[in-house]
Amino acid sequence: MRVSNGWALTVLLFTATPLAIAHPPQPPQKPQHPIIRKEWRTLPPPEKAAYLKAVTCLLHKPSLTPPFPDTGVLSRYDDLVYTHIQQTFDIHYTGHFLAWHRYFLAAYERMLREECGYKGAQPYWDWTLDVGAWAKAPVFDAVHGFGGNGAWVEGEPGNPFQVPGRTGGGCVVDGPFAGIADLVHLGPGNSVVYNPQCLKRDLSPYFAGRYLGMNQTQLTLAAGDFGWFDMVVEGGPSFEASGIHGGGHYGVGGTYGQMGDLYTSPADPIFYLHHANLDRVWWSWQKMNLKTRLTDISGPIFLMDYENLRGGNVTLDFPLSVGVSGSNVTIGDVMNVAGCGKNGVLCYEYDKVYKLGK
Ligand SMILES: [Cu+2]
Repeated sequence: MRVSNGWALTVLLFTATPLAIAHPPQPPQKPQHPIIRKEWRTLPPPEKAAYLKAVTCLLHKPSLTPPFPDTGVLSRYDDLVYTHIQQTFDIHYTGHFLAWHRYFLAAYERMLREECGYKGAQPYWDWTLDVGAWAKAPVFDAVHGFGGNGAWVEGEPGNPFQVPGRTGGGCVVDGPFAGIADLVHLGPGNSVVYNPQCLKRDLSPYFAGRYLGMNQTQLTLAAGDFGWFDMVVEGGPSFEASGIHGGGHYGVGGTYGQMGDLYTSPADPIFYLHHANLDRVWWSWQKMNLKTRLTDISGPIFLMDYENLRGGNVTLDFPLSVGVSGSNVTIGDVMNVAGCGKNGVLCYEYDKVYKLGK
């Protein structure tokens, strides 16, 4: 792209009259309107199919990450999983957790649209609607969703990392990602060597019910300032201290699924619908007092450094990187989801936001 533009410019410089050089033709300014993110279950079946097709396209597009020996970074999809693994300890339990994941999601949405022809916006998953019948959530549908639970795998006795109420643990058995032995190339944990694996889930209806209900969501929305809001979203590292963030990860991934893996979780395409809803919770919270909350940011630069013993708090000029999948921006650039080039780099909206007390 850059090469052909360069050629076009060179040709223009050698052939145009001096007057044309002094006043180069400007491309018409396209008005930018935010694209609208909607809940998965409200999308008509053809839109669901188009989204899943675009995800599969990213799984097959060659990666842009420079190759290194034994690498498991094969696809454009892997580029993002790799970026998440690399930065895991820099982007969780920090003040920029929500901002970084907001930008990461926008990069994925742009890749689906610009590299895979998807016309819609990134859908979200409002899990508060599914806590009563977790395994029947529309996102887990075998035809119009991402497939459901993994086959039951007995937990090893003595493994302390047993998610309470887990019900699966093996390969996902239905849906568009079932039966593919090398769908996931990276992990588990922070490993980035090529390791072909199936997509695994280990649903915990109990965990989802406890941490993803409207009560927990309302508790989150009631936070008075950003620092507190972020701590309620993220919770603590133990299962009992989970917030809505951990609720979705362990409610879907349990002990053995990719969603339960702090590093490799974006390997499950449901990751992006869960995080879109977390982003929607943040945007709902911001919209309750937008004037103040478009600039309200705090929380530690370093992992769990809530006492600021290792460093200070993040500020609006703190940098965010998504590796090869987007240019570097700052937290301030992503505070407004509908900035549309005027007040930031993002340009989307949600069809619905949460309201306090409802
Ligand atoms: Cu993450």
